[in-house]
Amino acid sequence: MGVQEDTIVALSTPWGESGIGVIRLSGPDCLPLTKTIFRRSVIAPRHNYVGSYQTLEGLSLDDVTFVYFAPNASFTGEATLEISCHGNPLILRQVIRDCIQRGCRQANPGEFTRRAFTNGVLDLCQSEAVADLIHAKSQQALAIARNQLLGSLSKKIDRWVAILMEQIAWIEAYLNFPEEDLPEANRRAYFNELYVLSEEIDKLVHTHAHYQSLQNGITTVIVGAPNVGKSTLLNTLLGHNRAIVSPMPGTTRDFIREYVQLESYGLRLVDTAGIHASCDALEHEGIQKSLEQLEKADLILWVLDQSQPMPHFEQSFIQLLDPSKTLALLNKADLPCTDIDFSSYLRQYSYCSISLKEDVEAFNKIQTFIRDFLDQRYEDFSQAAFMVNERHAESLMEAQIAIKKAIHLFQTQGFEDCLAAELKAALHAMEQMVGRVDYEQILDRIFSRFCIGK
Ligand SMILES: Nc1nc2c(ncn2[C@@H]2O[C@H](COP(=O)(O)OP(=O)(O)OP(=O)(O)O)[C@@H](O)[C@H]2O)c(=O)[nH]1
Ligand SMILES: [Mg+2]
Repeated sequence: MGVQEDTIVALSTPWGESGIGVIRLSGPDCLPLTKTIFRRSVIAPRHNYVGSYQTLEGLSLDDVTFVYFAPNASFTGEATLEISCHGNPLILRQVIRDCIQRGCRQANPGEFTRRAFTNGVLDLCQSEAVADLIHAKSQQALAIARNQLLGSLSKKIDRWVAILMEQIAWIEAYLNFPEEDLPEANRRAYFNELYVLSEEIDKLVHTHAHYQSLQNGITTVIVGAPNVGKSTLLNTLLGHNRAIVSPMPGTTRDFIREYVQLESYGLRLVDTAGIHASCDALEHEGIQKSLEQLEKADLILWVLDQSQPMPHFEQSFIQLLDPSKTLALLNKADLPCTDIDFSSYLRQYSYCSISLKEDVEAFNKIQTFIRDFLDQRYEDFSQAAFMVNERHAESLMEAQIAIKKAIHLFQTQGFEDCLAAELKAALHAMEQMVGRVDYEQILDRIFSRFCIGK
């Protein structure tokens, strides 16, 4: 638990004019600095003071409020000072410059949280949750980040670490002390435990894809034949005319990407070129690119023109329209319908009929349609205590490979050295995930639980 030598300073709120701007300092100089800057001989921790910020040159910069946090009772685990100034960048810059003149160092990105980790206040998963909490693009992601900050994911991993340690302890005991009169291992139970663990890891890794879309925004691709109203849909969702809309088929050639917040979901919208059999090389390229986008989509908005006969789509296109992530919009409801029975054609899909051009309620209808669909998809996850990010998923998959090998070894050879080595590899991967690696604990367990070789 390395205590930092230097005191860091940074603006904790965004740059720009605002009601207040909060400057945070962390490190051993916080208490003496608070006393000299605010000319007070005694500072009580966690007390909100009103004071005048005095520069090194004796200039009164701003009337502020400030709170001092004592070591071990702060976010970073070190002495911390939070100064709330008037939110003018000129004032904020001068305060930071003055702190630097007094010996502080400008903090690096994430350094406050890093110190919280170094000082043992947060583990790695919790540290990441701080960033997730700040950047979450949906209510669900926010709830999950909060849970993670409270340590729920870390607790789950800790439980798994404990199971693995226990198992390693048993194996080592059998291998190292065969002459001891150890109770006969319940091999079946042992195997089941590993098996259940492996299944649970799979479930957690599986949350990764959802985590990404909830955290970064749901990649939503608008597709369909030319001229059906795809760009009109993009503009409707955005609330302004971003894409060119025209009665000419083939208007959109390249993608148009935009971000929109739809209630609690962030959507990364992609408008694409109309899909059809084309002879035009440029259009053909556009269509190829549309298909590539479809493969990466979390959500597909498939627009159809109900006033026109059903166009012929290549099977390769239809195959990409996975019903579990596709919503069909039957557009141009204001025009006379063709006699095609779209409902039988779209049997597998969720769909709704709409007029993007004439219906003033179009935006609300689509919003509800999309929200209900996403609510259903993320239902299980909205209550979820945890989801894992890329780094967690990698560690978990590493652990999973080792556990699967261990299961195989156990089935074929029973207790032996290699089995322990695989479980140690799994343990190492999990501990990396929460940022702790400590084999001493395994040894402690062996000797305390089995009282061997005393
Ligand atoms: N009558 C009617 N016309 C519509 C409706 N929605 C869109 N349109 C019109 O259909 C034409 C094509 O609309 P776009 O949004 O450009 O269609 P697109 O699918 O992006 O077309 P491409 O980019 O060429 O593939 C425009 O003239 C729109 O005004 C609708 O609900 N009713
Ligand atoms: Mg278009």
